Amino acid sequence: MNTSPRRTADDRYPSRIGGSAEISERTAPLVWGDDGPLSGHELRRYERDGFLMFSGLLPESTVAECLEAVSELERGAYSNSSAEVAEPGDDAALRSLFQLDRHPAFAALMARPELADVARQLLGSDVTIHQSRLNLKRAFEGRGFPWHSDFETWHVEDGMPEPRAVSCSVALTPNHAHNGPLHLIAGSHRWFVSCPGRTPSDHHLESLRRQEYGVPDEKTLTELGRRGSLDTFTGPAGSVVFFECNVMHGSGDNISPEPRTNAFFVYNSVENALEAPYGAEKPRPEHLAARSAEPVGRSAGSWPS
Ligand code: 6CS
Ligand code: FE
Repeated sequence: MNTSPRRTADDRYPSRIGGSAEISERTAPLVWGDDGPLSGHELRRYERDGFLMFSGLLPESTVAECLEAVSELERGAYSNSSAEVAEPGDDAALRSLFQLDRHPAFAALMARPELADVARQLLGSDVTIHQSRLNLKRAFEGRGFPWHSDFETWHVEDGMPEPRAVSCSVALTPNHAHNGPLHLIAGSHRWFVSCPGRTPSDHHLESLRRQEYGVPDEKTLTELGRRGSLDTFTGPAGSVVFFECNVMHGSGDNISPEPRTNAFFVYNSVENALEAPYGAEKPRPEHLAARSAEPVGRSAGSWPS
């Protein structure tokens, strides 16, 4: 059964309302705060491109602890089977695993100043974790993600009112050109793309394996590519990309013999609390869209110089 949007008239980001794809100019700020570890130059780059990449930002010891945590989670420690998603067409291959704060190593990682202070600066407020996940992209069998804006899904399905969130992908293995790295369209965060179709019931059961709704058509993507430019996140383990929640991004399959294991955290402003979904009949579960998250604590550490 398809659902109708809750209220199109006062929705600033209508999408999946049964029309065709449409590009509209963003009016919301791109950077919401000023004080923090990022320099003025970095803030201007984030405003221009919608993302910032840092090669080898996190220490090797942190990466090692997190990889150990990945093995523990894969072995079923801290198990939460409803927060695990298999690859399309292969129920036995783990694609994603959500709610990483169930493991202490990841709970500590999300609160590290190298990540959380940047999020607080970009969003101009305290932050909560909207969603956290591992994307495993195993050697040979890891499948890609089609082009999409995360904010489009979080607005339509989770009731996120404004694009005032930042995603952070942490490379736990090297991310190379050949193991299914993240591609981003620089500048695409300046446009909101309204997507065709309507959200089916319980869309997340399908979309996390293979997303079909909330995916722009090729004509729209071609236009965004013309207005901006394509870039790819690569770097050694410990590298980090921060990307604005409305950046158009996607990735290809990993057909290489090397895994691409990334942890992914979404920081949302405490001033952007989730409402009822704008285009789905009921909210998604807590492990996909945290409604009861506490603000991320401030730790004593500092941004590495
Ligand atoms: O559903 C989510 O929250 C995220 N996952 C997918 C596959 N698409 C939208 C968003 O990035
Ligand atoms: Fe995404």
